[in-house]
Amino acid sequence: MIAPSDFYAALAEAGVTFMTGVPDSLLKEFCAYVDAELPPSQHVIAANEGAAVGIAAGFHLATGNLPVVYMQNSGLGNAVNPVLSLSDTAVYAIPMILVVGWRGEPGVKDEPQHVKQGAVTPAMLEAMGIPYRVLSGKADEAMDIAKWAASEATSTSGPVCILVRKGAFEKSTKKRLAATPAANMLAREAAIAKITGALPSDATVVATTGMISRELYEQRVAQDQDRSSDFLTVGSMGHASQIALGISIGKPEARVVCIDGDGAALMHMGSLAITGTNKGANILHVLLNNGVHDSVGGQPTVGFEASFTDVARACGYPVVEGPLVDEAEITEAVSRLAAMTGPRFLEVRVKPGSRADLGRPKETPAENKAIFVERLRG
Ligand SMILES: Cc1ncc(C[n+]2csc(CCOP(=O)(O)OP(=O)(O)O)c2C)c(N)n1
Repeated sequence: MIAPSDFYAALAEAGVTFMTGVPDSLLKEFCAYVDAELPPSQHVIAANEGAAVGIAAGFHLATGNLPVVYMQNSGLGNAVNPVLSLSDTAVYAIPMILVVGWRGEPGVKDEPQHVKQGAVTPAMLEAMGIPYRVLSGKADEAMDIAKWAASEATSTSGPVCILVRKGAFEKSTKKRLAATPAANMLAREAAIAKITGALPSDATVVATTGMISRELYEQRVAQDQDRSSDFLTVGSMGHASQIALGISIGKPEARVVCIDGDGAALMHMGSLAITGTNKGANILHVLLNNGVHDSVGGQPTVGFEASFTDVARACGYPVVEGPLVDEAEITEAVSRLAAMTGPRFLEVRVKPGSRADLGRPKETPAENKAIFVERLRG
């Protein structure tokens, strides 16, 4: 395995002076190191992977230096437009190294949402004309691959990619200490239990990517509740609220609830304005804000620095409440807001972290979809 510090040192020696990206579970040790070691002038955690390509491009325009953009391969889709229409050699020819976590690599067991993306990742890179090498975790290859990537990006003046296999990195020796959560904050799973306990049984719930969906599933099992009301957005991070909006448009009488995360809401924040101004949308949008990308290693978001409630108000939600932390207030607000109509927004602040033994849904996405649509379409 490669020490994150060695890989960073190899990239720095090859000429990289700036990093930006969206965290990934396979890259979490590398992300932890970069986040702990680099000052804000050299590292920005971006809202989404396309935005990271934009930041990297701007940094290169300003300095002439070589940036790194890190991401999970799920984020390649977000990055395709700016990679092809901004940094490509046929447009502004901006050199950058994409460090991409290879979830769903063929032959490596992974969750259903990663299988197709993992299988097509090399072909996507080839179709985009992005040269790539695979970092498998042999300690001596970090330096060679970093050197190759830097010289290839510089000589072609375009993007190149280092595709990182599962298990390539060992534990980071450095990790930024997370801010101490307020003592009265609930764990996210406890907040989800309060929410499901307060929702009417006819509510339809769309949960965001990562542990929120997993904890919702586990809470339904623990409370012996019907799971056919829940759509688990296992992939397509940042789109849960728009799935909820589409459901609400297609089924106006449904009581739709979206349980979102701060990282996911930030990823496609423009969607808040589309939901908030849609007068016919019958959606309670609950944001569980823990200030981090908890599901992939706890790297910080700007969730506690920017105000989601101010954004939601400005985006037209007629009803906006929170941030709440108190469990009785959460229960009261959810049951009251669930009974209303129109777009409603509730921010709940929760502690980072999850149970070590948190499980995953036993059903496949296809099975989840089948029971969900049967109930929803009635
Ligand atoms: C497009 C895309 N980029 C990155 C990821 C990896 N990823 C999965 S969950 C997650 C973090 C979600 O953070 P947040 O919404 O704040 O929820 P939390 O995990 O903190 O509960 C990330 C970055 C992904 N699935 N898709």
